Amino acid sequence: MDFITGLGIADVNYGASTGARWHGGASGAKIMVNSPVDGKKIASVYETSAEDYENVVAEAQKAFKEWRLLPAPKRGEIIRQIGLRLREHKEALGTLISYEMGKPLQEGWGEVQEMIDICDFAVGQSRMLYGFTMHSERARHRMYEQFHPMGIVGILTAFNFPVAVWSWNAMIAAVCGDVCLWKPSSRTPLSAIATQKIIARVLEKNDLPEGIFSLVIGKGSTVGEKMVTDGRIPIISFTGSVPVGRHAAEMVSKRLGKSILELSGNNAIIMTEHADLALALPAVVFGAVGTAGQRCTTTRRLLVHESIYPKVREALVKAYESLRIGSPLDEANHVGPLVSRKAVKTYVDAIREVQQQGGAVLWGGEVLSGRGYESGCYVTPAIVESENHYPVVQQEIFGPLLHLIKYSGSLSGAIAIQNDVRQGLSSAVFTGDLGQAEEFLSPAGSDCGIANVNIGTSGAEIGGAFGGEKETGGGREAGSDAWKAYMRRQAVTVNYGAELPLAQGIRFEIGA
Ligand code: UN1
Repeated sequence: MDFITGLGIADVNYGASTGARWHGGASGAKIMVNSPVDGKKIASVYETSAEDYENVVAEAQKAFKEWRLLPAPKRGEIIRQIGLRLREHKEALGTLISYEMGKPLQEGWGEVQEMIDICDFAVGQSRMLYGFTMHSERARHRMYEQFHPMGIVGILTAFNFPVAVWSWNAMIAAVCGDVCLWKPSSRTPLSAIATQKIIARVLEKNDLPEGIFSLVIGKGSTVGEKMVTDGRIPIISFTGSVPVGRHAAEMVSKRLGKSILELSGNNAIIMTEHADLALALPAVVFGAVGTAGQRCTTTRRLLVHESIYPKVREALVKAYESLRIGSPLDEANHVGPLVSRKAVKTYVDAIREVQQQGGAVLWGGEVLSGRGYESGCYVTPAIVESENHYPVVQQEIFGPLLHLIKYSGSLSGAIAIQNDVRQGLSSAVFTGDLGQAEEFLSPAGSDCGIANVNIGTSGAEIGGAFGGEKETGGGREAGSDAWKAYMRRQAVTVNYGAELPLAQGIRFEIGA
């Protein structure tokens, strides 16, 4: 396939890189990458060995000494060039993402666009690493704060966004003057290798040292564990499940490092009695079945007011009946495969469990077989009439399982149901009533990091700070002032007078 070789992916690939240089192969251990689209083997990758890891980290430490002294707008210029190269490779890289991970082509290309967008954002940010100035209480003193880079940022990403989430972290961290060490999901290492090759050319062309953007492909239990326990990595950004994220955070905080966590979501859309159905329906369906329900922003619960419930239920089932499920490389299809057979098993188990807990399957929940579905990763998305307290509803099931939940009474009751889960990433309300919209956004409203009115829970733009509360982990990435997490803040006081007054008026005199 042209898009694979065109991106520099070979049959067997090295898994550790500091830029243009690739390491490894000595240990011999390899990760096989099979496509969930057709079940075929795409390529294999050597796992990063302990020795490779040491070499890469040493190189990154060296690079940091240089990179941190390059003026921030000059660092921004490198990111600008990376954005340009990503534009050139958008089609091929988006296709590889789609083939390796299984998301529809439109979404694969969208993911690369998300990287391009964060590059543009980071270029601007490189001239806006602002700190406040303060008026000192002491005469002839000046106070301000400045931000400095911290060192190596370790970025551990998940399979569902094989490259975009890395770029939210890496492009911002890079303009901040940090160097980045990336461990992608071992299910999607090829998209990461392709990306590393695209950016390496930019670094080479600009005569920059190796080690500014590094890659270490390997298992979470080996390479991931090394990173979270490594005192040379002051910041760890982790995207993934709550249990693994909790472990990562514990390891990082044990050594008093900083962590940026983007963990599970259990996102709801509330449709009030004032919802515009024509607006809400496509948002719900895209939110629930987009990326086959494998986004952390996926719509997992739909809370519908009883007055419109029968109508919504009927319209939803009709919409699901029209979904085309099949190869994500065929643009006519809406839903591609789940990432692996293991994911299919989790999905099927969840459907069985929700039925045992009292849920009624309205549509879907089957594993597809036959022509085009040979990989065993294709399922029909499910709509289940559920109640919020069911144990399965309280969990993030990474698949297209939508719980339909009826509520009665006022919006505040629906908000209470929405907030009654341990996760707090994304949320949305559909209403034409201004009072209801504002109530949803008020301090007594949604408790999530993302709160939308008349749009769905997924598909956030990079300009906002992305992340969520409660078990979602509290981290923020991408836009707004998320850059501050990648820098250390320094409060500076300069005395330009001839006296040494003390703050708080304290007198301290020593005999001359
Ligand atoms: C994720 O699933 O980890 O808001 C990220 C969205 C995308 C990013 C999702 N922009 O759905």
